[in-house]
Amino acid sequence: MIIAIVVGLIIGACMVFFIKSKPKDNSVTTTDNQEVSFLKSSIYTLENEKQKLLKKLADNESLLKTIQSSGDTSSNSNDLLKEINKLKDEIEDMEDSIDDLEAKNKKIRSEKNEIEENLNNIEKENRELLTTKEDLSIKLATKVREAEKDNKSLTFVNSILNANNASDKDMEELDRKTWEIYSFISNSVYDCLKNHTDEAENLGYYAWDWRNTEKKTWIKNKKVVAIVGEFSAGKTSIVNRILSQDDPDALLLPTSSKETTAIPTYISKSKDFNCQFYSPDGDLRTIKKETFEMVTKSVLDKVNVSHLIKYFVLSYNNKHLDNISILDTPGFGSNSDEIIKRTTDVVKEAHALFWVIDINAGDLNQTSIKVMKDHLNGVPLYFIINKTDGKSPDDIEKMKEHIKKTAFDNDIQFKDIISFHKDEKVEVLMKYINEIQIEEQPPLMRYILDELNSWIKKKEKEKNDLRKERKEIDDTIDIRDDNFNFIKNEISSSADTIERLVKINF
Ligand SMILES: Nc1nc2c(ncn2[C@@H]2O[C@H](COP(=O)(O)OP(=O)(O)OP(=O)(O)O)[C@@H](O)[C@H]2O)c(=O)[nH]1
Ligand SMILES: [Mg+2]
Repeated sequence: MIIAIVVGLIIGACMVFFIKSKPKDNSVTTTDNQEVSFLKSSIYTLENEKQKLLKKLADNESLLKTIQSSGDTSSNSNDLLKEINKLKDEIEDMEDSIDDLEAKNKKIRSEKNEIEENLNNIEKENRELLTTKEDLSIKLATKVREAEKDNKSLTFVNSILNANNASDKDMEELDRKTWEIYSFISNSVYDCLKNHTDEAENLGYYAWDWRNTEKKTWIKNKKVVAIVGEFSAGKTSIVNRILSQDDPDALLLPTSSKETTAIPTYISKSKDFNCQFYSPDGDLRTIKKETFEMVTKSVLDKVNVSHLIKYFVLSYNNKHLDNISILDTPGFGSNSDEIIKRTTDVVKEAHALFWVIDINAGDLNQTSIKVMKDHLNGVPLYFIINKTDGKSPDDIEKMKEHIKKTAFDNDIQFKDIISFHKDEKVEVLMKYINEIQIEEQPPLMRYILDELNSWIKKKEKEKNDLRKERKEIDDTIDIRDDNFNFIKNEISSSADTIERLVKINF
């Protein structure tokens, strides 16, 4: 009876367990394992119970045999027989239960295998989906970056197109006066000279150039120093060093380890900070500093702004910029032809060039050498060996020797080689800049007047030559007149003589 209760409890518990523990999520395998081990332990318990019953049965059967062999036919042996039959029934029931549980176990194991297989498939799909998701995320991030870049490019171009003319009272006055002089030269002076000299045609162009130069206050009467070189050599960082050493709040120019500076940028002195750009048409326009900060080569790689901007002009109240204008330029890198043109066009206005070389780059490359020879010949040249932080004096000396040799081999004249790095005092560099002597170029207006004077002198000389020639001709005519009169007199006296002789003889 007790055994029947035990079996009943086990089977009941199994059923409750199966119902309650049906898998709901992906903890399927864990649940199945629990089920299987629960079933196993139930089967084990039943087997134990069955062994106990079998033992009891064997004991009862042997007792029955003993009773029967003693000839005892009392009710004891009948009771024992009943007990034995009951035990047999219980054992049979238990075996059925064990068979049931084993069948269930088998079924669960096969279900478990099936579920595990499904799980593996799902995990595989999951992994594939994750890879696809990662790919998509990378593509999306690239697209977002591109869209941001496009957005920046458009915002930048929009700000440039809407920039206002940079004019204060002094600028307006300068503009008006230079316009009056230009108009006078290209109309009145031209009208006077047009029938006398071919040069008259060019006067208007000269006057226009003169006007533009007078209006470029950032370079007029200043020593212009251009910083040039390959990309990422540290050119802009040098300019930033000059701007920030004494003014930590100064607006710095963008720098990075990628190609950065896209448009030549002048920095010069003024009372207040100004951010402007100079257009190819000769207009100076003001922009916000945020617009300037936005511009790097990567932002401008899809839009060509060279027809809108020739260069930027930033003005700072910085003592290092007294009488000096510094030109930061795009480095020569991937899109060299365009950059070389944009840079060398502007660099021609410089009084000296500082060619920056990253000490880690090893040497000047062929593009640099070609640019120096083809475009910048004649402008005083200094080399800056940059990024020397962490380098030994020996390394720096070796690099200097290397550059000297390359310059000599390529017939490149240079003034000096300076070593520098981002934490160096700017005075190291300013010493060289301050020593640069600039030949005072005759102002363009003086050039025009000189042209006119030389034309007047030429014409006076021509007039004098003509006068001299006329005098020589007059003298010749006089001599010829004299000769002619002499001959005429001779002829007439000869004719008289002949006439007289004829009369006498006939
Ligand atoms: N170690 C070291 N790194 C420097 C130094 N100067 C600049 N750099 C780093 O070099 C990288 C390029 O600097 P930039 O100033 O942008 O170089 P750039 O010549 O103006 O480059 P482009 O505008 O692309 O032509 C940046 O990551 C700077 O931080 C220096 O003296 N030492
Ligand atoms: Mg730069």
